[in-house]
Amino acid sequence: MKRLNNLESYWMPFTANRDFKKDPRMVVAADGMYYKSETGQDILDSAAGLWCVNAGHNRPEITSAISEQAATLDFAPSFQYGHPKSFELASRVADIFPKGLDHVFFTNSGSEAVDSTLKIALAYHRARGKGTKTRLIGRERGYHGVGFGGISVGGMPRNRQYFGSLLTGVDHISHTFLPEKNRFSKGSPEHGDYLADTLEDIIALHDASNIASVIVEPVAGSTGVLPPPKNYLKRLREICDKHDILLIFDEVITGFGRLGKATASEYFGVTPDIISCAKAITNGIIPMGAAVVSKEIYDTMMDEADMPIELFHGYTYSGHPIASAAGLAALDIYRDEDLFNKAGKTAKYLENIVHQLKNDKNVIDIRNLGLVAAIEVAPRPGAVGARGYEAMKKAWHKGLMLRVTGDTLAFSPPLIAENHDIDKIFEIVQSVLKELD
Ligand code: PXG
Repeated sequence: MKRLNNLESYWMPFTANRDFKKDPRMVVAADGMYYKSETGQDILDSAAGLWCVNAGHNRPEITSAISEQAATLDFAPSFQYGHPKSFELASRVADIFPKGLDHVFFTNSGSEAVDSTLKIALAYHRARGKGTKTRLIGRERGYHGVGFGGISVGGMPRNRQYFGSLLTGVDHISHTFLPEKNRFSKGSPEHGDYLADTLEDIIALHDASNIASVIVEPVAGSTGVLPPPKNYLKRLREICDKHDILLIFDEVITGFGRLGKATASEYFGVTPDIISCAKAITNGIIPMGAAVVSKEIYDTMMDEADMPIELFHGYTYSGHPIASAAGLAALDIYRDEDLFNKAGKTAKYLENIVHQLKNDKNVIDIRNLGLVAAIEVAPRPGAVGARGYEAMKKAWHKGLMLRVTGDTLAFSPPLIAENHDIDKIFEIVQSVLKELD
């Protein structure tokens, strides 16, 4: 007979399975800023889980909302039936999202939210009689989840190279990573707004009459934390307006306070036509995502659709009652504790502390914006990513949960982080850097 729980059966996502199973990093509990490991060690969470636990772990307001909801209405069919909490959550999200983005389509993840935005963009143009507008544009180094839509518009080579021909009719504008010019920038870098014009090149090639939408992360996260160059997003918005192309911001990591505002759109003063979000919408406690669309898109779909069901798209668990209850409780906490503003203040402290590591061993760049920061270490010759991976493992043994992408160490602590938590994160990081050869 097989041993139960021999770690073999579970195929872990985006994980070096064989290496993990030799020396597992297993967490068994969490509270506030900390996880507890299987061996009883406190592990400081510098990543809000995976960029989602913005109000910190184990919030009783959310756990009790979930258990009450589960005991009252466990599930409601999402097609052709409704329950009040998903409507209430949609209104609450619309209320804090930018003016004009006021209709919410629920999904269960960021990947589904992204794919929903792309499908809505296509359906919208078709509904308004512009059915030739079908090409989808993403950006190099973009991450938009792992659905076929998301990896097609995404620009991370490894997420694409194993998976066939992907969607057709997709192009990519240039990424905005200019290390030679922008190294050690604080906040948005000075150089690179002109890279928005690479969109004009694609439009010249295909003609705007064939292009549906452009999707970008306002701050690229998974690709190593790339804040947008100053004025870049405004330029993208202007080009999209000029050519009747929808602009989609993927705010799966920036939504719900990460930059000190409810959305990155608000932070940058640039309003897209659609926002995808997920993660912190429920504080990460239950999977949920959303595509939040403009009134113009929603009204067009309602007015022009020639079918009773205006959009043939949806998920069994769209607006799940328990996720909706968790979302409402999470939004209450964000509001009552003024967490977005708190994050904005802590962001300044974080900026100051993280840039103090500038001269540490192997550090070749530091970037930050809002409550997000990254330290890039030089790749070891012939072994790109090895130093980053080792940093993650060493940090764990020193009591720190650290996210790495390649050789970039990324920081996105819960918004409840106090200055002393930030100090502790970077004390540990500094000691890890010292040990990295
Ligand atoms: N869009 C963006 C911008 C994301 O960052 C997704 C979509 C996909 O969301 P789901 O819920 O389907 O995973 C993401 C996810 C990291 C990291 O550390 C980032 C994500 C996921 C896991 C790790 O960079 N982002």
